[in-house]
Amino acid sequence: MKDLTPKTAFIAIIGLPNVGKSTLLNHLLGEKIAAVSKKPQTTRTRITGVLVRENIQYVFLDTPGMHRPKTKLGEGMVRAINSSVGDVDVVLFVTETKEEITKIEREMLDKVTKSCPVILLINKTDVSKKGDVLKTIETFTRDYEFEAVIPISAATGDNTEHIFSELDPHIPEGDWLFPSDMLTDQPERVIAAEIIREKLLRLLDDEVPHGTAVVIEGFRDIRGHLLDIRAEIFCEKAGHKGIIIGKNGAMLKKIGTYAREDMEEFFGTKVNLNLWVKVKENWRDSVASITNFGLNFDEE
Ligand SMILES: Nc1nc2c(ncn2[C@@H]2O[C@H](COP(=O)(O)OP(=O)(O)OP(=O)(O)O)[C@@H](O)[C@H]2O)c(=O)[nH]1
Ligand SMILES: [Mg+2]
Repeated sequence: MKDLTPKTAFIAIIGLPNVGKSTLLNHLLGEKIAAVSKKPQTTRTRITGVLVRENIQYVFLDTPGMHRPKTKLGEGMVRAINSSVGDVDVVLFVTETKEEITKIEREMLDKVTKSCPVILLINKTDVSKKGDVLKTIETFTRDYEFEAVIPISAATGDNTEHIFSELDPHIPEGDWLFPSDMLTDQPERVIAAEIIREKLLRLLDDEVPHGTAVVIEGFRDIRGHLLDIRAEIFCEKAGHKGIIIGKNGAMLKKIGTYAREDMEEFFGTKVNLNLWVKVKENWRDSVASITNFGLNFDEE
């Protein structure tokens, strides 16, 4: 007989930058809510993704990649990771094939393996050798105990169904905390801003997009037929502004077109997108700017 008792759990997805945490979240939800790029530190805040399967409501927390912070923004990102793992039922620890566990991974594993069940996910198996995956499993399980170790590909979805069979025994009974059709607690404006930031990360060279923040200044729903969105892209240097705008505005146009396409798909309506570029020097080290940009995750 089917189990009808409502169950729910908070599940943190943690790991080094770029290992595929957000790709995994999007894949598990079947919807793209988190920005993904090949540059590390794409995710800046905790992103909640809610999924219902039969009697279980899974609340996944995607987190920024673990790193040693160099700016106030980085410090906030690390706090967002720590506050996410503080009170969850299960941790999904994501890594890639590798020969050694890094120091930062060890620090996190020392902590989380003591506080809750941890499932190790070895991601990107579509591009790694089987022997290397096995060696990675050996390396991790030599020093730590996991509830399960699952090699997966978040990109192709290979073996990801297995995550649920390992998760489910750890999900406690409890009333669902969110409406059954809720996908995320991210407001629409935040999703719109993240879509734009993802395009900046994908289209521009390293130094420029890491110093950008996107603020949605206007978000108007016109009779359910059109979303009129006005966004400001802040960058750290006048030179960066030029790069973002590009020759004759070509780069900004490209960013706008790609972002609009994604927004139309996500919101299911036509979108009119206006982008403006502004300079705000060293904002990543200014608490006031970080707060203004909606990146204030200070939970202490
Ligand atoms: N080949 C392959 N690439 C993957 C897989 N999962 C993620 N990627 C790629 O890895 C890069 C990083 O993915 P993200 O999901 O942004 O990684 P993340 O861990 O969220 O990164 P941060 O937010 O920076 O911590 C992107 O280019 C993804 O397309 C996978 O299973 N296979
Ligand atoms: Mg991410």
